[in-house]
Amino acid sequence: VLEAWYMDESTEDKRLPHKLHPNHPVSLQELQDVGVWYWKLNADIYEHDPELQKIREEKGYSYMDIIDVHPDKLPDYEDKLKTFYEEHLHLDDEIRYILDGRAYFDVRDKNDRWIRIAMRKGDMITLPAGIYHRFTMDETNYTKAMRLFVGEPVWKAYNRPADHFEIRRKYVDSLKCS
Ligand code: KMT
Ligand code: NI
Repeated sequence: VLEAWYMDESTEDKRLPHKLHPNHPVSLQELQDVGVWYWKLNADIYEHDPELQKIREEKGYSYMDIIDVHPDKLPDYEDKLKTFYEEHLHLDDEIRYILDGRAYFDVRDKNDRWIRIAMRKGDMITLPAGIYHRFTMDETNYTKAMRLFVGEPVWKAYNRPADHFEIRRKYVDSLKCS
């Protein structure tokens, strides 16, 4: 299954795991508590995967594209990676399915601590609208990801602080009842 953990405070290379010593793992349940959902799929058959189709239909993920995060394949690679690692939120859910390689998604927990989610081939997650998060490559420096979206995609990111948005308030409220 998916591996996730609380991060240390070190400002060293963001591509390193940044685990605490001893490690403080984060369970799928704890991820669900902050609104993060996870599926494990067979990425070898993503082009004709009935399981993926089912999720897309049920969730209304009508849009999809594939992004190759690699210096030779992604225009403005360095700039993009810098923006991805700025703490931000979106007004819509961020849905990512790792088709190859690896990457880290970091999300804030209820107490504003960073949780690092190690994504590998076959891992699919949704980050809820309004959650503060960021993205980085790991030491392997390669990932290929499917981006899904409900309707016409809006990739606009709002860097923290972005607490005035209605969706942010709704998200923060949703944490109180769980
Ligand atoms: C985001 O908004 O954080 C991203 O799109 C991350 C990169 S997706 C491979
Ligand atoms: Ni994002």
